[in-house]
Amino acid sequence: METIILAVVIAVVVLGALGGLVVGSRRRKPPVAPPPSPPDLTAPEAEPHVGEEAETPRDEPRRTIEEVDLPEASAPTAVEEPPVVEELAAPPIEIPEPTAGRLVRLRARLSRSQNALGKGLLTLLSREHLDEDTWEEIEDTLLTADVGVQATQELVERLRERVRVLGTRTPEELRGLLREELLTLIGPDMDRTVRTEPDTGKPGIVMVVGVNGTGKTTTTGKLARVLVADGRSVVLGAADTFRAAAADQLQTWGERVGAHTVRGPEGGDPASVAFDAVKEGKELGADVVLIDTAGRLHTKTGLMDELGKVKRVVEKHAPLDEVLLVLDATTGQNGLVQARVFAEVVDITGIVLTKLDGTAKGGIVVSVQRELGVPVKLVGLGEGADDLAPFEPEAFVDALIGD
Ligand SMILES: Nc1nc2c(ncn2[C@@H]2O[C@H](COP(=O)(O)OP(=O)(O)OP(=O)(O)O)[C@@H](O)[C@H]2O)c(=O)[nH]1
Ligand SMILES: [Mg+2]
Repeated sequence: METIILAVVIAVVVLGALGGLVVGSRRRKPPVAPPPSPPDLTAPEAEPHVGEEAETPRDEPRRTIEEVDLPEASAPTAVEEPPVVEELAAPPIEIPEPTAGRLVRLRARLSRSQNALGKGLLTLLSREHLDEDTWEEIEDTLLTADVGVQATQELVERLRERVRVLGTRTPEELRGLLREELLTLIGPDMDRTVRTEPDTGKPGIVMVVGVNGTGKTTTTGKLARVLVADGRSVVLGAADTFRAAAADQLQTWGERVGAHTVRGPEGGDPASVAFDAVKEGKELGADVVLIDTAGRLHTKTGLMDELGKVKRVVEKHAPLDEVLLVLDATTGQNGLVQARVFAEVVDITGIVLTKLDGTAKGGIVVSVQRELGVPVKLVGLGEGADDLAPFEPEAFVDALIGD
């Protein structure tokens, strides 16, 4: 009997000591202490403590974890927690800014990078004598800005003729002439609306294509925001199945504005993801389905064939309303070669010129339109969520030469 009592006493002492050790070790090793879910659950209860700790600037993050951990030991009831976790996890839906006048708002960025072209031309034109050398310099300036040989020659010829007819010229007149000629080159009358409303039924189907890293996913995300801002409901199709990260990237864009993302297994068939996205879009009654595709080099025939298949499979639902080719403005003339090949495989209906904020080669607008006979519809002017603007020729030219 005595031994039993002794054993019990020893047990109690040992347990007590162990308990102290456990708490002690928890305190000493905060990274181990918070098991994945409990901290979230107990966080609200611990808020006063966390707040107190937080008042001393964030120099002791470990302590904060410790504080969160302590209540958990005494209150491991997991029942109340799911709603709390959901609340914490639900990202707030953003309201994107309206699209009207975006190019004007982003103009500073455009003119900063394009100055070389517009200002250079104006300086040259305002020379006392417009001799052969000056006209040649004007040509060079246009060529450097990627306007393209043929378009450059046309512009210079017309300008020369008009300057000759004009006789005397003021800087204002010259600016006016240059503005008109640049506008003619860009094509002020092309229809640049992004088609998202099919003639019959819903949803509108838009596919985004291009070589690697041009800004397809970013553009798809930005475009979703534009549409949502205009009151349309959007479903995103993550048909870039090469990397799971690509679908995550798109989904993150979607979550920010409340657009549902359809995705498939990594390495899965992009055509079937695209097909399913449109199917879900139909079922959900969405207004627009935006399909993001994997970047692919135009020289890889296998991948280009795959892109053709994605398009054909989607078309089992309905014709595509828009196939947007995303071109990186900084790649210059190589962009034209890409454009040609993509246009052969999937009928391109519009061009998105990205990264115009980082290059003085805005002349690519002219050459790519000529190359494909397809208008530039959108321009990317930064990495920010709302840095995508409808392409407006007049605002673009004004940004080039100032007004
Ligand atoms: N400065 C600037 N950066 C941009 C613009 N558009 C996209 N980017 C950046 O370009 C990088 C690539 O963008 P993504 O959208 O991932 O390109 P992607 O074409 O989807 O790439 P892949 O799927 O790998 O082919 C990112 O860092 C973007 O933030 C733009 O208009 N201006
Ligand atoms: Mg991408």
